[in-house]
Amino acid sequence: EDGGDGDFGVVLETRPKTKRPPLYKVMLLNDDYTPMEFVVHVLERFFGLNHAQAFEIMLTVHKKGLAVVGVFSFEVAETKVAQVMDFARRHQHPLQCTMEKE
Ligand code: NFA
Repeated sequence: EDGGDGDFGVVLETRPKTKRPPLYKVMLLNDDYTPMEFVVHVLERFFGLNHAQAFEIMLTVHKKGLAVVGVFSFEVAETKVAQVMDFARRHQHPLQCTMEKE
């Protein structure tokens, strides 16, 4: 306020801000060399899927070329991608894992 008659006050809030942080899809990509059992193991180990869910998603990646394996905050998604990429590299498999803003 300026103390005069006109209202010069800055509007600090209109409605309550409820903006949620963005979410990121983590995806696995198909390739011709990574063994199916290795992909199933990755899905169980890093994404907490049971064997049936892991097998189903592995088959989707194999048939469609890629699949979303989970949706996470930026930090969690980044960690999952790094863990999968490192695990695949250590086992000398070309499996690729990427993330994309939802
Ligand atoms: N296409 C791979 C194979 O036939 C299996 C695979 C599935 C690889 C999902 C990567 C991701 N051995």
